[in-house]
Amino acid sequence: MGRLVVISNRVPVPARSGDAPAGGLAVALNAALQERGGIWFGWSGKSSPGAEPPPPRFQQQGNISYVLTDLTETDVEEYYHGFANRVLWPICHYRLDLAEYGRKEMAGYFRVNRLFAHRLAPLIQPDDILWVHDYHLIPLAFELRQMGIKNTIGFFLHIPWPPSDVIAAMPMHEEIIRGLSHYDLIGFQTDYDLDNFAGYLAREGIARKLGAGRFEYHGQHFKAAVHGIGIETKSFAQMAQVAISNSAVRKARQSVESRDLIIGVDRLDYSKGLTQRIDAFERFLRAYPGYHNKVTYLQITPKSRSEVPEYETMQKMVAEEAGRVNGAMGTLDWVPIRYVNRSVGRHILAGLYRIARVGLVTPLRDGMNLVAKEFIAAQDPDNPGVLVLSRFAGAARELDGAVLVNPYDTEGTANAIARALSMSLQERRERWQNMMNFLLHHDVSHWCDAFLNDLTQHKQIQAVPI
Ligand code: ADQ
Repeated sequence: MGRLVVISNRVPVPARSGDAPAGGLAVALNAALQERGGIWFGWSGKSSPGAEPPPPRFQQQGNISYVLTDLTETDVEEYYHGFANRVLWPICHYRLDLAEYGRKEMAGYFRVNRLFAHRLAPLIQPDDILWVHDYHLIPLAFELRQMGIKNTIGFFLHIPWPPSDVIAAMPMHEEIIRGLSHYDLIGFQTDYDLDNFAGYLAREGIARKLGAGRFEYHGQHFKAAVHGIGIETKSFAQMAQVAISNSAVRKARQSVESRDLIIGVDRLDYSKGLTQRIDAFERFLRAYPGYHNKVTYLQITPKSRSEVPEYETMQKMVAEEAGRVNGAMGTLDWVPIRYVNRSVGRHILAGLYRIARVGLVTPLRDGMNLVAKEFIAAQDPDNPGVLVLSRFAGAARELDGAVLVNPYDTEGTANAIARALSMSLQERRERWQNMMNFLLHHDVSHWCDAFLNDLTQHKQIQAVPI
């Protein structure tokens, strides 16, 4: 078995050897890397003023070599804030209206991918397996192939893939898709994303379908498949059970008194549907006055990508909306919405999910949404809460025990909140058990193993002449 080489925009280096990394994805990939030995390569998060960034830094921890490369300020501006977050992110989240195309940014995107390839190629051994993550790095395989790298390379897209008309609105979309054809396996979160991708290839008439998810495009053979990401279900559930005795969680519980807690946890991002969610909550309060002073909605939302103007605008809008609803609906002894702009520790988050009666996860579009899965994993099996989930989150394709909503329909979402709060214990248990069984079987290690097996098997099949 060859080493594993993981490449992602940012690298979650554990602070000290032996420390558990933050999220489920980092846990699973670090475990796979420790087992096989390998490299995790990516941007350090730092930028330098010159024309050429300094050579990468190496940090060895056990079997893993973390390789961090700085970028120049121009690189960060064009590749990261520019093309990745102002073109690919909005386009993949169906927001044509927010995409800001610029040739300079696109050139920067390709330039940084070439730089990554140049810095990575000398570190690669012949039987290494490469696994590239997410939309920042689509052209990386092409750049590596140009340098003579023949290794097996897989790609996983964490965000949605939209229908072909949306993709086709992006200038130079052909070049982006052509970049993808140099991977051996392209993994998507859901069957919708895969169908959209296959639809694009068929519509543009640029690829030949070979069956079993395989395609041929300009002489390249590749496979596209669904591999929905999971979380570290078992350990997250254990963490939640322990966390209810944590003092921060207990204080939070005491401060809402006997009210039912409704929780939302999202990065501040326009894809997460935050203003629509607050509107739906207001509508719920207006339509069901019996719940006044009986519920508290806690929304925990760390700021993200504040350098991108759309995110700054969002920040203002969400804060104003929460303030407006509190002003209109609150009383002397009741603040309906608690809006917190900060990141909280993972164990505290687990405890807060557990004491919540309802999890509100209503993105307008989301690749998967791990919060939905974490909320389910954290519940008390004897008295589980209810997940209200957007049908436009990838997780809705898997979690059929959730109360599904259309987040654009604020009245429907308001009714779903009321339904979740009044659901019988038996129904809550049945719904929760179905979802929990699914999450235990499809956890993040399963995702990691399944993707890597699919990748190596596909490569073996390809090696056999037809
Ligand atoms: P994100 O858009 O970041 O991920 P999500 O899947 O919900 O969205 O993951 C967010 C993670 O950050 C969760 O693990 C959550 O617990 C954590 N988090 C959020 N707010 C937090 C807070 N205030 N404090 C601490 N932790 C917080 C992208 C895609 C998703 C896809 C994932 C993984 O956009 O669709 O599910 O990658 O593939």
